[in-house]
Amino acid sequence: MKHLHVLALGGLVLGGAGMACASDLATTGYTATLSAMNSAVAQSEAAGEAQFKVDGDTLAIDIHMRGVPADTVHWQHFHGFVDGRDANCPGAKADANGDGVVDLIETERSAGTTMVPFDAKPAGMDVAHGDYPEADANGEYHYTARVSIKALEAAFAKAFPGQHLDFDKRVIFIHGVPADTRLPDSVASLGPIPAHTTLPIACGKIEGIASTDAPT
Ligand SMILES: [Cu+2]
Repeated sequence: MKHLHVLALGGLVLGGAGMACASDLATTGYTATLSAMNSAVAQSEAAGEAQFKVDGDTLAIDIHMRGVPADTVHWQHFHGFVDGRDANCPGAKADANGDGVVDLIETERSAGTTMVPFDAKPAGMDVAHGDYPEADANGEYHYTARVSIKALEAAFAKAFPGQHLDFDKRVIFIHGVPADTRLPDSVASLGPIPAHTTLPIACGKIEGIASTDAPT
């Protein structure tokens, strides 16, 4: 029940300042530490951090990745469940067909479905046509975006009726290996999207941070 813990802590801190607030935004943001997935087939040891800072109606998103496949576009999203369940990063056991790769479809059991894209326009919620970041020649990129929380919530509720953003129930995935990467034929993807585009290469669980822990 991490959610309750974070809310309690946020309420306590803000309460001390005479600003008790029972909403989700009692926290000042969220963070995730990303670890590599499928590093053998991706030939990369991806690692990074994501920060989501809440300031009024503005959500400032900051994702910094290192060790990812170089000169490659990396799709990135938060994934989660539409039934209130907590999403978790899949372990090696998620490789249901035993082909040595945890593909996008095999992540669904522990992490749910693709939800919000971290592209040029997150509130556009256009997962398949987004403008996603590209790693430099050293396998590094730094993505930042500022989004209206109201606009993002509205777009999210339209795509997932009755659901809220609920950041602390989500995980972030980074996807993508070069188009010439040799993948087993059994590696599945979403519809017509090539498997090299959706192959997960890193995952991190999003967690709330209380105001006293917020980076400045
Ligand atoms: Cu994704």
